Amino acid sequence: MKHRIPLALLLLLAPLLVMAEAALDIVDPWSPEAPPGRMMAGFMDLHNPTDTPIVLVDARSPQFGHVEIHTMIMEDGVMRMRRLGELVVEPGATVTLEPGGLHLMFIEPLEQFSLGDAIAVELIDDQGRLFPLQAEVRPRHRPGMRQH
Ligand SMILES: [Cu+2]
Repeated sequence: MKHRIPLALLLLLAPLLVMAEAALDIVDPWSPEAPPGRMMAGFMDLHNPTDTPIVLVDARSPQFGHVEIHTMIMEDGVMRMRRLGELVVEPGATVTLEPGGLHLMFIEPLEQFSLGDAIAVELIDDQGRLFPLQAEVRPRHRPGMRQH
């Protein structure tokens, strides 16, 4: 006897399968507090649990004029920020955005932020998929962490 899956059930399951495919684990997103009106940075771990690369090409937040993906490079002995056109998270890999390295750059704040506030961000990949996150505003220098 052949098993048949009712069409209605397939239609129900299809959107769930697409969502599972699009999964990107975003771990502990946060942003160091900054004086009002200044750019802010976003840090987090990005883990790709799927078996295909996730290529992030953009990001946005309703609380900022625009958001860019930045990296730090050494140039003439000085660390400088550079905008990345794409950030690839390979299958099974974790990419860490952290002070001194990769980060999100929140540019042109449209409001003021206090400690504990959340910055709403959507990461956007090359297929137009959206990965929402909330970055918590935390003290710039956290107790027990080395200060640079
Ligand atoms: Cu930057």
